[in-house]
Amino acid sequence: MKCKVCSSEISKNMYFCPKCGTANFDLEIKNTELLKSYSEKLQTMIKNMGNAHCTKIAWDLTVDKYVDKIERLNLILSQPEFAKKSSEGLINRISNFVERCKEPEFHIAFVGTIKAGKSTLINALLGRNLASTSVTPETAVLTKFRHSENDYVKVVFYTQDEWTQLWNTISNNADVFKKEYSDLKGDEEKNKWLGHAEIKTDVNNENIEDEIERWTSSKHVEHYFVKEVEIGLKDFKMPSQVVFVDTPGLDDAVRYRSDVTRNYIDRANAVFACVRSDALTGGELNILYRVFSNSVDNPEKIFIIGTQWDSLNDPEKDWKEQKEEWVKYLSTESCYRSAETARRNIVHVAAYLMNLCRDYIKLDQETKRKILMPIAMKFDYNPWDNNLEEYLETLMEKSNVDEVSRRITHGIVPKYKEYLMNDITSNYDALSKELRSFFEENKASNEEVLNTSKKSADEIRAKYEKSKKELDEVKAYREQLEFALNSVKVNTDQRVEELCKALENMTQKA
Ligand SMILES: Nc1nc2c(ncn2[C@@H]2O[C@H](COP(=O)(O)OP(=O)(O)OP(=O)(O)O)[C@@H](O)[C@H]2O)c(=O)[nH]1
Ligand SMILES: [Mg+2]
Repeated sequence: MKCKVCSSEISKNMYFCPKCGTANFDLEIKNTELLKSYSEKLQTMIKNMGNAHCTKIAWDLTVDKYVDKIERLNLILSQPEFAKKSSEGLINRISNFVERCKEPEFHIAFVGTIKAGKSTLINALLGRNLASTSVTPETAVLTKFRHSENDYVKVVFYTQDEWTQLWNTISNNADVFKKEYSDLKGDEEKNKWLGHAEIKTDVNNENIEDEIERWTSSKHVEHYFVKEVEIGLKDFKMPSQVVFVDTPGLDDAVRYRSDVTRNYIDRANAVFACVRSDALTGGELNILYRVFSNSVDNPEKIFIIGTQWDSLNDPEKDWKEQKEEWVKYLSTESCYRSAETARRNIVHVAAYLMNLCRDYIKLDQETKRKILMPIAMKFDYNPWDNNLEEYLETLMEKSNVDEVSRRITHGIVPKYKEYLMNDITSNYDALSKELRSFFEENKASNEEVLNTSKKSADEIRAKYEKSKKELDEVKAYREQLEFALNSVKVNTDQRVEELCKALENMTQKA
């Protein structure tokens, strides 16, 4: 049959025309008022949806369609009927999805436990020490590196609300955190930075390191209040959409900060999971399993980096054994699915060694002698036969940083657009599924209301009278039962009294 207003094809048992929202009065619905009011709401909603401003995605037509659909559904979700029932999580996921589609960035995340060597590896890949590193917990915020025409540092601060949440998740044994916070007089600076507008500073080669350190290093009080830092670099030799992200350790003393990383893993498009090459602990395995569970479609985008390779006693020999052990755990169906892929994607690295060699001219004699030389000797350097300076090239090669870099430039970058598209599609599918089941649930409860209104007022009244009669009958039956029970009780009490008296008489006679 056809809708009487817009002539669209509708099926006989539809309450409303899905195109224009007109009510189908041919249905046996007696409560026409209810049907009318639903129809009016639907018509306004359809009109609003038609006029709604939708985000235009210029870079891809398919993604544009995805966003258009999701934004329209979001509009329905914001109607008073649904707003109360829809969860905050779903609304957040929708807005995150739209944001991701607007600015299609491919994020390569460096994650792992604290002090795994994430920042040191990023510095080796960047070719200069920009990410702050330290022997104590250092990276406290997501730090993004990306290509830009001019060098800049952009800082985003926590809101008061976020700070309260963060403060409440400081673990009981975070003594170092608390002491440093109080030594740096955090409380005195707090109000200056919380809720502060984003700061973007243009930098040059001379001041870039200081500017980054000011906002990210644990030596500076400001870093406590920073939520995110983005660093734009002329020299970052990656396509403009590819972003490297340094993250706080997954076992940070402030749970809020490690949660940022944990949630961030779900957003990352490729992950470099850093694990010290001498140890793969249960905790680290759990982290890795989580990383894999978010990339079920394509474990090829996950690399396990055995960091601080030079710390092993005999790096070449010990790593062979370690790696085979890791392959055993990581070739399962839920991870790499084959020993071959696991072997290919587990890569060792000695990033600190690379950075020392790169900055050799700037090193003092003590660092050269006490730090660099002992490491070099693990890699066949003989101080009596070779000159350390001449051996630097060999050491840099052995550090394996070039291999990690090659995995990015040859393994990921050529396919990043395809990967990005796949990620957006699977995100869209998951979101659509969630929205569909949300609306199905709502449809069921609304249908119940409409089904009731199919019956005439007389029918409903008759049903009510019948139920009332039944209830009265039950009440009367209950009264009868109570009366019977009471008389049984009175009779029994009387009988017991008589028996007691008889017994008393008998004992007196005896
Ligand atoms: N010998 C050696 N030391 C390393 C290597 N990589 C990192 N380190 C040292 O390990 C410590 C921690 O390194 P970071 O790069 O700060 O580690 P991180 O994972 O970024 O640490 P957080 O940001 O605090 O989670 C520093 O003292 C580094 O010098 C390496 O390849 N070899
Ligand atoms: Mg770090």
